Amino acid sequence: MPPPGQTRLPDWDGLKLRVRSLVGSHRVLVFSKSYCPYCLRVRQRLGPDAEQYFALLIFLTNDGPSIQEVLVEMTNQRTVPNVFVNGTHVGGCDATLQAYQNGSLQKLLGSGTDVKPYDYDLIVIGGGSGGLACSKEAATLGKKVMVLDYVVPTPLGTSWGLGGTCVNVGCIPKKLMHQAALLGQALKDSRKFGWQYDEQVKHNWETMVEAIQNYIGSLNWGYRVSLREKTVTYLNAYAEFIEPHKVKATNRKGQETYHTAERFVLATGERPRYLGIPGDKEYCITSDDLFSLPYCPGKTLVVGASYVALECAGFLAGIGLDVSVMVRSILLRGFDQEMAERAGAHMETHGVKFIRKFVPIQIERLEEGMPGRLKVVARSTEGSDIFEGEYNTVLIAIGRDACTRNIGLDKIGVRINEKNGKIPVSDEEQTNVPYVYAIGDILDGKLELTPVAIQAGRLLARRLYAGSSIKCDYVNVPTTVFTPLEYGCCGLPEERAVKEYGEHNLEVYHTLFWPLEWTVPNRDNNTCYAKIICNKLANNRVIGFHVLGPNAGEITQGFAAAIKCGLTKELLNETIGIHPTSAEVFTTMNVTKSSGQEITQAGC
Ligand code: FAD
Ligand code: NA7
Repeated sequence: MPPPGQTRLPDWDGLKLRVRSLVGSHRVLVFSKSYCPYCLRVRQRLGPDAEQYFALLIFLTNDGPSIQEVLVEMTNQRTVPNVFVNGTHVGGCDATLQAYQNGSLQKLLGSGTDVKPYDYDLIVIGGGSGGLACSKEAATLGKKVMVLDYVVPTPLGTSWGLGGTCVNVGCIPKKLMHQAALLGQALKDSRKFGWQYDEQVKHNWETMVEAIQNYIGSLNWGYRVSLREKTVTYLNAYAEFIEPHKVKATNRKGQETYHTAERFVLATGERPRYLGIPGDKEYCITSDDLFSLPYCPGKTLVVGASYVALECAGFLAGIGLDVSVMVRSILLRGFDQEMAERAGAHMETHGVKFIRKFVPIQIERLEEGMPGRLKVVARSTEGSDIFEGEYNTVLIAIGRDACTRNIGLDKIGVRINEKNGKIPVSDEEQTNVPYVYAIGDILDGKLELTPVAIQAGRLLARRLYAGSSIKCDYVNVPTTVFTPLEYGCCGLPEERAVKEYGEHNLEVYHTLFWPLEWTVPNRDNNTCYAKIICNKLANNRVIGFHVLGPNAGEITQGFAAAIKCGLTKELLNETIGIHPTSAEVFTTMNVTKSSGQEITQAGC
């Protein structure tokens, strides 16, 4: 019962069910608190042999006090540790130690404490954003955890260290290369601000790559150290299921080991897709190769038009390369198309060429070298027109495939979506096989972003091992496309909002703006753009937030928190801006799109 005077929590029955299922699914379960000396005593006294059976439930979560109330109702015991063995309530510290001394605890344990049904409580397959977060959290909660991480080299032989896509071949090197490009622009602007320099300023690819790779190396090392500190066993080996609860791990030398666990979390991420045309795997690179490419790519064709493609094209152009983007249909599918087109138009103004409505059909090598020379033959998507062009490098960025088809899921009956290889899960990230969970990029219909994978992994571990019931919220997740003109967004693209709510129920406020920093160099006026989409039926609640301008990610993050709190247009009007910033436009926007009024800016 909840304490007198307190009302029962709305999910009291659910909580009771959760505690019962925790008790039922653990051989030894100790409800505990991290700082409780008696809990530690029980654990130490039972020794390392019993360690594997322990679910040390630390009351870290919001649910902690409520779980304690459920326990009072179940056991009449308010204190911790509160120990259960094979579903039987043993009691607190003294009762448990006594049961150990008189042998009744061993009897309860059945075949004795030296029987090990599984090697680990949890095996996580994939040491990327999601896998590392989940494994470390589970280990912090007292579980015995193994992480298997292995990078299959690209067709050109590129490989990398621990940490997954984001750290090695994703967010981190991408943002740093974007920064390299922004610095080039800043150098140009600086003359207008009085900086004088005579030297010819040019970019050195090798220096940039070396510096970025050194930084990534330090992150790889940091991940290994933190796994060790948290006593997570790390194996640099490729994992595949061979039977229920059992994986085979194959290391770089081909040596095989076998490992079992009570539960598994799949966090294997995705790898770049290839075109499937002659010459693609032999001569082209993907983002997996680009960030450590030992030579400057030179004149580059980027194939694909989603954010990976546009970001790479953007920073390559920004460091002075001749860059073209081959677009099959539209820019940034899935994003607000008005914003996408504006981001693309800005790139075009700054020298990126777009070859629209063409797809490559053949890549031929004209000359070997670093870089060499390639001939690209492409066909129009609207007719039989053929395009031919010569480039030093062709970067394919046409999407990524989930790494789920070669990990033995068929051996244990985990279902995947055959169309895209992704894994359907419940809202608790559980697959159709109850002891197997999945997180991150491999989830069907979820967002492919690092913070999403991390959040899902952490919350999953807390639900599995700390009695938490908090689920990952996949709604209103903010993101930013780091094109030269950054595009940040949260909530719905305008076209989705119209589809879901109907145009007449929406009010869109928008404005162009000119960041103060750009006025003195006199560049790019009326290219930055801000827009919010409000739901008239819900008090003008902001359901879409879009900004195209410098530091869009920094701007969007704060507004995302406000949107989570139910931001409305009125609240924005009441918010006082910070002057002079770009973000302040959101507090002063008053032109509705439906009014058709002019939004061009004469000054900042
Ligand atoms: P990953 O981080 O991909 O980790 C999976 C790991 O599992 C990998 O190390 C893989 O080698 C390993 N593995 C696979 N199969 C096995 C196996 N059988 N056995 C052992 N190990 C295995 N997200 C953002 O939030 N912001 C960004 O700015 C951003 N930029 C990006 C830029 C690029 C170019 C790319 C490609 C991605 C970007 N992302 C960005 C997406 C982000 O990197 C992913 O969403 C995130 O890494 C997903 O994490 P994950 O844990 O699902 O998988
Ligand atoms: P996306 O978001 O899957 O987009 C793929 C892009 O590549 C998109 O523009 C496609 O055009 C285009 N594409 C797909 N197939 C082809 C072929 N065969 N030829 C030409 N163009 C093609 O991929 P990203 O790589 O940008 O990002 C994937 C995830 O990785 C992302 O969510 C991040 O988490 C990291 P379409 O619009 O379909 O015509």
